[in-house]
Amino acid sequence: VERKNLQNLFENFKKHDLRALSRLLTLVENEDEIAPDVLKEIYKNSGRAYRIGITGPPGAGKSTLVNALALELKERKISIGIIAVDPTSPFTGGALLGDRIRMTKALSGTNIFMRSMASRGGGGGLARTTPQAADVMDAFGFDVVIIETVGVGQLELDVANSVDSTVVVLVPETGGSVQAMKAGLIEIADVFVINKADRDGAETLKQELLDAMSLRSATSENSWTPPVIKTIAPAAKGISELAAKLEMHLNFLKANKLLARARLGRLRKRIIELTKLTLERMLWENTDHAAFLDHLCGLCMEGKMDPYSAVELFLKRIKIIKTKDPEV
Ligand SMILES: Nc1nc2c(ncn2[C@@H]2O[C@H](COP(=O)(O)OP(=O)(O)OP(=O)(O)O)[C@@H](O)[C@H]2O)c(=O)[nH]1
Ligand SMILES: [Mg+2]
Repeated sequence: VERKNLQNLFENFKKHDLRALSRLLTLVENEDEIAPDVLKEIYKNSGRAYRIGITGPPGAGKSTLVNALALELKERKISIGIIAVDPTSPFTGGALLGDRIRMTKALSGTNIFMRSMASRGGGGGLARTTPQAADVMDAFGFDVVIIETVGVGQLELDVANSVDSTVVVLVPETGGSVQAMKAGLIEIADVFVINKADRDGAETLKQELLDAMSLRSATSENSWTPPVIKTIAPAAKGISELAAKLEMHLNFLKANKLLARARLGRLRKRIIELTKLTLERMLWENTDHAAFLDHLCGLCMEGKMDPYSAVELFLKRIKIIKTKDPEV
Protein backbone atom coordinates (compact mmCIF):
# COMPACT_ATOMS: atom_id res chain seq x y z
CA VAL A 1 0.00 0.00 0.00
CA GLU A 2 1.32 3.39 -0.92
CA ARG A 3 0.57 6.61 0.84
CA LYS A 4 -1.71 7.81 -1.92
CA ASN A 5 -3.89 4.71 -1.62
CA LEU A 6 -4.15 5.11 2.11
CA GLN A 7 -6.88 7.76 1.88
CA ASN A 8 -8.95 5.36 -0.15
CA LEU A 9 -8.38 2.64 2.41
CA PHE A 10 -9.51 4.94 5.22
CA GLU A 11 -12.69 5.78 3.28
CA ASN A 12 -13.54 2.10 2.98
CA PHE A 13 -12.60 1.47 6.60
CA LYS A 14 -15.13 4.10 7.65
CA LYS A 15 -17.73 2.34 5.51
CA HIS A 16 -17.09 -0.81 7.57
CA ASP A 17 -15.39 -2.68 4.77
CA LEU A 18 -13.79 -5.76 6.33
CA ARG A 19 -11.16 -5.95 3.60
CA ALA A 20 -10.01 -2.43 4.42
CA LEU A 21 -9.87 -3.46 8.09
CA SER A 22 -7.72 -6.46 7.14
CA ARG A 23 -5.35 -4.38 5.05
CA LEU A 24 -4.86 -1.81 7.80
CA LEU A 25 -4.28 -4.57 10.35
CA THR A 26 -1.60 -6.06 8.12
CA LEU A 27 0.16 -2.71 7.81
CA VAL A 28 0.12 -2.31 11.57
CA GLU A 29 1.16 -5.88 12.30
CA ASN A 30 4.09 -5.75 9.89
CA GLU A 31 5.18 -2.40 11.31
CA ASP A 32 5.07 -1.03 7.80
CA GLU A 33 6.63 2.36 7.12
CA ILE A 34 3.18 3.93 6.93
CA ALA A 35 1.84 2.19 10.05
CA PRO A 36 2.21 5.40 12.12
CA ASP A 37 0.01 7.20 9.57
CA VAL A 38 -2.61 4.49 9.97
CA LEU A 39 -2.49 4.71 13.75
CA LYS A 40 -2.66 8.50 13.76
CA GLU A 41 -5.71 8.45 11.51
CA ILE A 42 -7.66 5.82 13.42
CA TYR A 43 -6.77 7.00 16.93
CA LYS A 44 -9.56 9.54 17.26
CA ASN A 45 -12.16 6.84 16.73
CA SER A 46 -10.67 4.39 19.17
CA GLY A 47 -11.21 4.14 22.92
CA ARG A 48 -14.79 2.95 22.74
CA ALA A 49 -14.41 -0.82 22.68
CA TYR A 50 -14.34 -2.93 25.82
CA ARG A 51 -11.16 -5.02 25.68
CA ILE A 52 -11.11 -8.49 27.12
CA GLY A 53 -8.00 -10.64 27.43
CA ILE A 54 -8.34 -14.41 27.59
CA THR A 55 -5.28 -16.26 28.79
CA GLY A 56 -4.33 -19.61 30.28
CA PRO A 57 -2.19 -22.67 29.66
CA PRO A 58 -1.94 -24.30 26.22
CA GLY A 59 -4.94 -26.43 25.35
CA ALA A 60 -7.12 -25.15 28.22
CA GLY A 61 -9.89 -24.45 25.75
CA LYS A 62 -9.36 -20.73 25.28
CA SER A 63 -10.27 -20.67 21.60
CA THR A 64 -13.36 -22.79 22.12
CA LEU A 65 -14.35 -20.46 24.93
CA VAL A 66 -13.74 -17.29 22.91
CA ASN A 67 -15.85 -18.82 20.21
CA ALA A 68 -18.73 -19.55 22.54
CA LEU A 69 -18.44 -16.14 24.21
CA ALA A 70 -18.45 -14.39 20.84
CA LEU A 71 -21.62 -16.19 19.81
CA GLU A 72 -23.22 -15.36 23.17
CA LEU A 73 -22.38 -11.67 22.79
CA LYS A 74 -23.66 -11.69 19.25
CA GLU A 75 -27.00 -12.92 20.58
CA ARG A 76 -26.99 -9.79 22.71
CA LYS A 77 -26.37 -7.67 19.59
CA ILE A 78 -22.84 -6.85 20.66
CA SER A 79 -20.31 -6.77 17.82
CA ILE A 80 -17.00 -8.54 18.36
CA GLY A 81 -13.51 -8.45 16.94
CA ILE A 82 -11.14 -11.23 18.00
CA ILE A 83 -7.35 -11.26 17.95
CA ALA A 84 -5.82 -14.70 18.49
CA VAL A 85 -2.12 -14.44 19.23
CA ASP A 86 -0.35 -17.63 18.21
CA PRO A 87 3.06 -18.52 19.47
CA THR A 88 5.38 -19.04 16.53
CA SER A 89 7.22 -21.78 18.37
CA PRO A 90 7.82 -24.83 16.16
CA PHE A 91 6.62 -27.08 18.98
CA THR A 92 3.08 -25.79 19.05
CA GLY A 93 2.84 -24.52 15.47
CA GLY A 94 0.99 -27.56 14.17
CA ALA A 95 -1.58 -27.69 16.93
CA LEU A 96 -2.23 -23.99 16.63
CA LEU A 97 -2.80 -24.15 12.93
CA GLY A 98 -5.46 -26.77 13.58
CA ASP A 99 -6.86 -24.51 16.24
CA ARG A 100 -7.14 -21.63 13.82
CA ILE A 101 -8.97 -23.68 11.26
CA ARG A 102 -11.36 -25.01 13.90
CA MET A 103 -12.18 -21.53 15.06
CA THR A 104 -12.64 -20.11 11.59
CA LYS A 105 -15.03 -22.93 10.77
CA ALA A 106 -17.07 -22.33 13.89
CA LEU A 107 -17.36 -18.65 13.17
CA SER A 108 -17.99 -18.83 9.45
CA GLY A 109 -21.43 -17.62 8.50
CA THR A 110 -21.43 -15.20 11.43
CA ASN A 111 -20.22 -11.63 11.20
CA ILE A 112 -17.73 -12.02 13.98
CA PHE A 113 -14.32 -10.89 12.82
CA MET A 114 -11.26 -12.94 13.77
CA ARG A 115 -7.64 -12.21 13.14
CA SER A 116 -4.59 -14.31 14.00
CA MET A 117 -1.30 -12.67 14.86
CA ALA A 118 2.02 -14.36 15.40
CA SER A 119 3.76 -13.53 18.65
CA ARG A 120 7.22 -12.93 17.33
CA GLY A 121 9.80 -14.28 19.69
CA GLY A 122 8.92 -15.76 23.03
CA GLY A 123 6.65 -18.71 23.64
CA GLY A 124 3.42 -16.83 24.04
CA GLY A 125 2.11 -13.55 25.26
CA LEU A 126 1.48 -10.67 22.95
CA ALA A 127 2.99 -9.68 19.68
CA ARG A 128 4.56 -6.25 19.93
CA THR A 129 1.85 -4.75 17.77
CA THR A 130 -1.15 -6.48 19.34
CA PRO A 131 -2.31 -3.39 21.28
CA GLN A 132 -2.14 -1.35 18.08
CA ALA A 133 -4.15 -3.99 16.22
CA ALA A 134 -6.71 -3.77 19.01
CA ASP A 135 -6.83 0.01 18.47
CA VAL A 136 -7.61 -0.54 14.80
CA MET A 137 -10.44 -2.96 15.64
CA ASP A 138 -11.69 -0.56 18.26
CA ALA A 139 -11.76 2.31 15.75
CA PHE A 140 -13.54 0.08 13.25
CA GLY A 141 -16.43 0.10 15.70
CA PHE A 142 -16.49 -3.28 17.40
CA ASP A 143 -18.16 -3.04 20.81
CA VAL A 144 -15.87 -5.69 22.22
CA VAL A 145 -12.34 -6.68 21.26
CA ILE A 146 -11.17 -10.04 22.60
CA ILE A 147 -7.50 -10.94 22.71
CA GLU A 148 -6.61 -14.62 23.18
CA THR A 149 -3.08 -15.54 24.20
CA VAL A 150 -1.36 -18.54 25.66
CA GLY A 151 -0.30 -17.73 29.20
CA VAL A 152 3.18 -19.01 29.85
CA GLY A 153 5.60 -17.61 32.38
CA GLN A 154 5.54 -13.85 32.69
CA LEU A 155 4.26 -13.11 29.25
CA GLU A 156 0.61 -13.04 30.14
CA LEU A 157 1.30 -9.88 32.11
CA ASP A 158 1.44 -8.20 28.71
CA VAL A 159 -2.17 -9.17 28.22
CA ALA A 160 -3.33 -7.85 31.56
CA ASN A 161 -1.55 -4.60 30.80
CA SER A 162 -3.33 -4.01 27.54
CA VAL A 163 -6.95 -4.95 28.22
CA ASP A 164 -9.73 -3.77 30.51
CA SER A 165 -10.61 -7.21 31.89
CA THR A 166 -8.55 -10.38 32.04
CA VAL A 167 -10.07 -13.85 32.03
CA VAL A 168 -7.78 -16.63 33.24
CA VAL A 169 -8.78 -20.06 31.97
CA LEU A 170 -7.72 -23.11 33.95
CA VAL A 171 -8.63 -26.77 33.70
CA PRO A 172 -9.26 -29.25 36.52
CA GLU A 173 -6.10 -31.17 37.08
CA THR A 174 -4.08 -31.72 40.20
CA GLY A 175 -2.14 -28.71 41.32
CA GLY A 176 -3.92 -26.39 38.92
CA SER A 177 -4.37 -23.66 41.49
CA VAL A 178 -0.79 -23.96 42.70
CA GLN A 179 0.40 -23.58 39.14
CA ALA A 180 -1.80 -20.58 38.69
CA MET A 181 -0.34 -18.93 41.75
CA LYS A 182 3.19 -19.68 40.68
CA ALA A 183 2.61 -18.22 37.25
CA GLY A 184 1.19 -15.06 38.80
CA LEU A 185 -2.21 -15.72 37.26
CA ILE A 186 -4.00 -15.03 40.53
CA GLU A 187 -2.68 -11.49 40.39
CA ILE A 188 -3.90 -10.71 36.91
CA ALA A 189 -7.28 -12.47 36.85
CA ASP A 190 -10.45 -10.40 36.95
CA VAL A 191 -12.52 -13.48 36.22
CA PHE A 192 -11.51 -17.13 36.60
CA VAL A 193 -12.88 -19.77 34.29
CA ILE A 194 -12.54 -23.44 35.09
CA ASN A 195 -13.10 -24.93 31.69
CA LYS A 196 -13.55 -28.63 30.96
CA ALA A 197 -15.79 -28.77 33.99
CA ASP A 198 -17.11 -32.03 32.57
CA ARG A 199 -13.93 -33.56 33.99
CA ASP A 200 -13.22 -34.56 37.57
CA GLY A 201 -11.78 -32.05 39.96
CA ALA A 202 -13.49 -28.87 38.78
CA GLU A 203 -15.18 -28.24 42.13
CA THR A 204 -11.95 -28.87 44.06
CA LEU A 205 -10.08 -26.40 41.87
CA LYS A 206 -12.86 -23.87 42.35
CA GLN A 207 -12.59 -24.15 46.13
CA GLU A 208 -8.80 -23.83 46.00
CA LEU A 209 -9.07 -20.70 43.90
CA LEU A 210 -11.70 -19.19 46.18
CA ASP A 211 -9.42 -19.89 49.16
CA ALA A 212 -6.48 -18.27 47.44
CA MET A 213 -8.66 -15.30 46.57
CA SER A 214 -9.87 -14.81 50.13
CA LEU A 215 -6.25 -14.29 51.10
CA ARG A 216 -5.84 -11.79 48.32
CA SER A 217 -8.88 -9.68 49.10
CA ALA A 218 -7.90 -9.51 52.77
CA THR A 219 -4.77 -7.57 51.87
CA SER A 220 -5.85 -5.72 48.77
CA GLU A 221 -7.66 -2.38 48.69
CA ASN A 222 -9.19 -3.52 45.46
CA SER A 223 -12.74 -4.44 46.32
CA TRP A 224 -13.31 -6.67 43.30
CA THR A 225 -13.01 -10.35 44.07
CA PRO A 226 -12.61 -12.36 40.88
CA PRO A 227 -15.53 -14.74 40.46
CA VAL A 228 -14.82 -18.36 39.56
CA ILE A 229 -17.01 -19.79 36.82
CA LYS A 230 -17.18 -23.40 35.66
CA THR A 231 -17.64 -23.87 31.94
CA ILE A 232 -17.87 -26.57 29.31
CA ALA A 233 -16.94 -24.50 26.29
CA PRO A 234 -17.95 -26.85 23.43
CA ALA A 235 -21.45 -27.14 24.93
CA ALA A 236 -21.59 -23.39 25.69
CA LYS A 237 -22.26 -24.27 29.35
CA GLY A 238 -21.48 -21.42 31.74
CA ILE A 239 -20.93 -18.95 28.91
CA SER A 240 -23.85 -16.66 29.70
CA GLU A 241 -22.62 -16.51 33.29
CA LEU A 242 -19.18 -15.54 31.98
CA ALA A 243 -20.71 -12.78 29.87
CA ALA A 244 -22.66 -11.56 32.90
CA LYS A 245 -19.58 -11.47 35.14
CA LEU A 246 -17.62 -9.57 32.52
CA GLU A 247 -20.40 -7.03 32.30
CA MET A 248 -20.30 -6.72 36.10
CA HIS A 249 -16.56 -6.19 36.02
CA LEU A 250 -16.85 -3.51 33.37
CA ASN A 251 -19.50 -1.73 35.45
CA PHE A 252 -17.28 -2.05 38.51
CA LEU A 253 -14.38 -0.44 36.62
CA LYS A 254 -16.57 2.38 35.41
CA ALA A 255 -18.18 3.03 38.76
CA ASN A 256 -14.82 3.30 40.49
CA LYS A 257 -13.19 5.35 37.74
CA LEU A 258 -10.71 2.52 37.33
CA LEU A 259 -11.32 2.18 33.61
CA ALA A 260 -10.15 5.71 32.86
CA ARG A 261 -7.25 5.45 35.28
CA ALA A 262 -5.96 2.20 33.78
CA ARG A 263 -6.31 3.55 30.26
CA LEU A 264 -4.39 6.66 31.23
CA GLY A 265 -1.63 4.50 32.67
CA ARG A 266 -1.46 2.44 29.49
CA LEU A 267 -1.32 5.59 27.39
CA ARG A 268 1.56 6.94 29.40
CA LYS A 269 3.46 3.67 29.01
CA ARG A 270 2.76 3.60 25.31
CA ILE A 271 4.08 7.12 24.77
CA ILE A 272 7.24 6.41 26.74
CA GLU A 273 7.72 3.16 24.84
CA LEU A 274 7.27 4.89 21.49
CA THR A 275 9.66 7.65 22.46
CA LYS A 276 12.29 5.08 23.38
CA LEU A 277 11.79 3.22 20.13
CA THR A 278 12.00 6.43 18.12
CA LEU A 279 15.19 7.52 19.85
CA GLU A 280 16.73 4.12 19.37
CA ARG A 281 15.90 4.14 15.68
CA MET A 282 17.44 7.59 15.34
CA LEU A 283 20.62 6.42 17.00
CA TRP A 284 21.05 3.41 14.77
CA GLU A 285 19.72 4.72 11.48
CA ASN A 286 21.06 8.27 11.27
CA THR A 287 24.63 8.13 9.98
CA ASP A 288 25.54 11.57 11.37
CA HIS A 289 24.46 10.46 14.81
CA ALA A 290 26.32 7.18 14.44
CA ALA A 291 29.48 9.05 13.45
CA PHE A 292 29.15 11.43 16.39
CA LEU A 293 28.56 8.47 18.68
CA ASP A 294 31.75 6.84 17.38
CA HIS A 295 33.60 10.08 18.03
CA LEU A 296 32.35 10.21 21.62
CA CYS A 297 33.24 6.57 22.16
CA GLY A 298 36.74 7.27 20.92
CA LEU A 299 37.09 10.10 23.44
CA CYS A 300 35.86 7.83 26.23
CA MET A 301 38.31 5.09 25.21
CA GLU A 302 41.17 7.57 25.35
CA GLY A 303 40.06 8.60 28.80
CA LYS A 304 39.31 12.13 27.64
CA MET A 305 35.65 11.82 28.40
CA ASP A 306 33.29 9.72 30.52
CA PRO A 307 30.10 8.08 29.23
CA TYR A 308 27.88 10.32 31.38
CA SER A 309 29.20 13.51 29.84
CA ALA A 310 28.97 11.80 26.46
CA VAL A 311 25.24 11.30 26.97
CA GLU A 312 24.78 14.98 27.75
CA LEU A 313 26.67 16.01 24.65
CA PHE A 314 24.84 13.48 22.59
CA LEU A 315 21.42 14.67 23.72
CA LYS A 316 22.41 18.27 22.99
CA ARG A 317 23.62 17.32 19.55
CA ILE A 318 20.65 15.38 18.24
CA LYS A 319 17.82 17.55 17.06
CA ILE A 320 15.03 15.17 17.80
CA ILE A 321 12.26 16.87 15.87
CA LYS A 322 13.06 19.69 13.52
CA THR A 323 9.60 21.15 12.96
CA LYS A 324 8.15 23.90 15.11
CA ASP A 325 6.29 22.69 18.19
CA PRO A 326 2.57 22.45 17.62
CA GLU A 327 0.35 24.20 20.15
CA VAL A 328 -0.86 21.74 22.78
N1 LIG B 1 -13.86 -32.16 27.53
C1 LIG B 1 -13.72 -30.89 27.18
N2 LIG B 1 -12.91 -30.56 26.16
C2 LIG B 1 -12.80 -29.26 25.82
C3 LIG B 1 -13.48 -28.25 26.52
N3 LIG B 1 -13.15 -27.07 25.97
C4 LIG B 1 -12.29 -27.32 24.98
N4 LIG B 1 -12.07 -28.64 24.87
C5 LIG B 1 -11.17 -29.32 23.93
O1 LIG B 1 -9.83 -29.01 24.28
C6 LIG B 1 -9.02 -28.93 23.10
C7 LIG B 1 -8.26 -27.62 23.07
O2 LIG B 1 -9.19 -26.58 22.91
P1 LIG B 1 -8.76 -25.15 22.37
O3 LIG B 1 -9.96 -24.28 22.44
O4 LIG B 1 -8.07 -25.25 21.09
O5 LIG B 1 -7.73 -24.74 23.50
P2 LIG B 1 -6.74 -23.47 23.53
O6 LIG B 1 -6.58 -23.12 24.96
O7 LIG B 1 -7.25 -22.43 22.61
O8 LIG B 1 -5.43 -24.10 22.95
P3 LIG B 1 -4.11 -23.28 22.50
O9 LIG B 1 -4.57 -22.04 21.80
O10 LIG B 1 -3.43 -24.25 21.61
O11 LIG B 1 -3.35 -23.00 23.75
C8 LIG B 1 -9.96 -29.10 21.93
O12 LIG B 1 -9.90 -30.42 21.50
C9 LIG B 1 -11.32 -28.79 22.52
O13 LIG B 1 -12.36 -29.43 21.85
C10 LIG B 1 -14.35 -28.64 27.60
O14 LIG B 1 -15.00 -27.83 28.26
N5 LIG B 1 -14.43 -29.97 27.88
MG1 LIG C 1 -6.27 -21.32 21.09
